Amino acid sequence: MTAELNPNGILLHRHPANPILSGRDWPYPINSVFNAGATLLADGTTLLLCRVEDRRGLSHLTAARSANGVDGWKIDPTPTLMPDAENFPEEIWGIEDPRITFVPELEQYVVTYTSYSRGGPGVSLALTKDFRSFERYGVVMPPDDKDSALLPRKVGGYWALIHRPMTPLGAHMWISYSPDLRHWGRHRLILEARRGAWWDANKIGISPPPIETPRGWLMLYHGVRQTPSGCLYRLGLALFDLEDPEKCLLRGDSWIFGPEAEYERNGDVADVVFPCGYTMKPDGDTINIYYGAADCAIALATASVRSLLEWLDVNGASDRRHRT
Ligand code: BMA
Repeated sequence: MTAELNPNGILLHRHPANPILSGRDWPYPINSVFNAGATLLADGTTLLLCRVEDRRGLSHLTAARSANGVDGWKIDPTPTLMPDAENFPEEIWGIEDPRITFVPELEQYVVTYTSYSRGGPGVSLALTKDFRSFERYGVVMPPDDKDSALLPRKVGGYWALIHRPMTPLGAHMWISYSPDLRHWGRHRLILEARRGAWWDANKIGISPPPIETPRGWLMLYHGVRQTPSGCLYRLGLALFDLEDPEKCLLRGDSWIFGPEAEYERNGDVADVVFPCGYTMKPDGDTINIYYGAADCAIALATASVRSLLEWLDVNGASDRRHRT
């Protein structure tokens, strides 16, 4: 480990203003706000597409914009994207956990989100240019599936979506391909939850969309540990080949970020850190990671992509799927 870059082994640095957004900031009555997708707009504004849970328990998405990504948030006065159960019955129990990918080829943002249907959570997809009007493509992965993010460009001629179907053998990360963002196939398992006592045993899922680096797609993923007092959500790191994102180059054994602060440990769901978005700073290395804290607030941590990769070089090994 490079001591000067990473003296305490801390990779993600909590912002002193945390939590940066909570239900108290909302312009209309809600229960809570958490798990926000994030992107930079063309003028440099940070846009968060926040999961807002209303007082029925159902979620919708509302945009918040800020010039510096930390404060001065301008929150849409009414919900930005409401579930539309009449036309999209899979949204009957709400829409949750958006991930945003700007796709240069389409000159649009692609939002993938969880649609909570009577049959369980599925993955839905919508396109937008401005986060004011959206074109819904409906369900792209049927239940039970969630934790999805699109890669920003085609790989081998196809769009590629990371997602997390539930299978009898566990909740692992998969990739699927599409020629048109509507029809999906060639489903492949890319990263397995470990088993037994591991921090990422049984259930993992992508957190923010993959971060493109010259060395590969850097993926922050969450692992869920079941404990007698509930689930414990933490984050780990893995790196995948740029041209073959099914190939895991490195995976860390240890988690790198977990619930510690009061607002992460206490809330509607205790001990949850759950990022759904990041933005890149002008230096091309520092990222702002926006994460839901205890299903009650949105918090911010910064990290250096270079340090994350260096950590993986020291602490990661090639795919350990078959060794745990
Ligand atoms: C996961 C997701 C997240 C949530 C987390 C903790 O399964 O549904 O939206 O933050 O559980 O409750």
